[in-house]
Amino acid sequence: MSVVEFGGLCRALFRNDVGKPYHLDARKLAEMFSVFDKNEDGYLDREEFKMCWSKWIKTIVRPVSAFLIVDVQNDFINGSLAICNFQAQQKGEEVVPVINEALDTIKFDVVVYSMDWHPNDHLSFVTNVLKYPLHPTSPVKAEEAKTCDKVVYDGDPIKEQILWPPHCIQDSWGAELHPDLKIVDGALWIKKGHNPEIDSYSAFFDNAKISDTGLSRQLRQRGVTDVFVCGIATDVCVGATATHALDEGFRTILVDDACRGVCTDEIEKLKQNIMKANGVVINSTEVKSMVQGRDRRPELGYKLAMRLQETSQ
Ligand code: VGL
Ligand code: ZN
Repeated sequence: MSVVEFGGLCRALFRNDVGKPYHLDARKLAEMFSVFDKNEDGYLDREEFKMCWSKWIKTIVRPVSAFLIVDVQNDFINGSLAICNFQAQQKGEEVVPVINEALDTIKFDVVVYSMDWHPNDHLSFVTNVLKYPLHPTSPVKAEEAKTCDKVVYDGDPIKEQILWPPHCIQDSWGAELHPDLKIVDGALWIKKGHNPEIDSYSAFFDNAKISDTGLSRQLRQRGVTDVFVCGIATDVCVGATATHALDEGFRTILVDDACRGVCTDEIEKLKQNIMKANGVVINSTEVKSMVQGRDRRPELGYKLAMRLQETSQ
């Protein structure tokens, strides 16, 4: 198969649910071709095409999907860290019907619920700032620190930390999932933020990327290729989870209308960063056809090709 034929294949592959081809960037096409053209002879021979088929085309047409529902917990909706009281003034409860509708109508291969799950003495709580030593570079001193301030805790490594009201305390009402959120059988559950001395926004790793929740391994064991992320808060835990999903090599999709966040500018930055890393930001109405492999995005094809490049070296 020549570069030109590969281009034709990509035009057939990357189409939306009504068969309309997506625009393909010529430079990215050439880059993807070179991932499969191992011997660089400008042609995909039998072996090279076999690998292109099994590692790339198959995933594009038959993705294995996980739906990650991040921290849809009472405290973030109408409890101590209710996001409606923060700058963006978004209503956390609005994610619930959108997520429930997706769970009711779309057959995800894997569903994951994550929960923020803190001990009483967690260092992210503004009430605990005097309990842990700050590093001299901390922009705010312990005595004057208030909610939403950023401090730097001492330690190895030193840790930047935004201070929050106490929230999602283990086994409290605030840590429970919203009572109307649909719970499906066979889901995976990730609790994070147990360690009092480090925060864990992401469902994959803590904020210093030292401890691993095992989510990546569990998704890989199930053959997951595509991760759809939603929940609360867009610019905090949802964003950190989506960012780590991309780092881990998953094709990553943010379901925008199934997320609510804290700060308008940060929400916008997060979406830009996801797109820069070859993730996509979509609406919940677009999820089903992507899960079914009828809407096939070039960004995700490119992301997978780049991942194959990294892992084959
Ligand atoms: C979160 C602030 C503090 C979140 C967790 O789930 O987005 N935000 N802890
Ligand atoms: Zn937290």
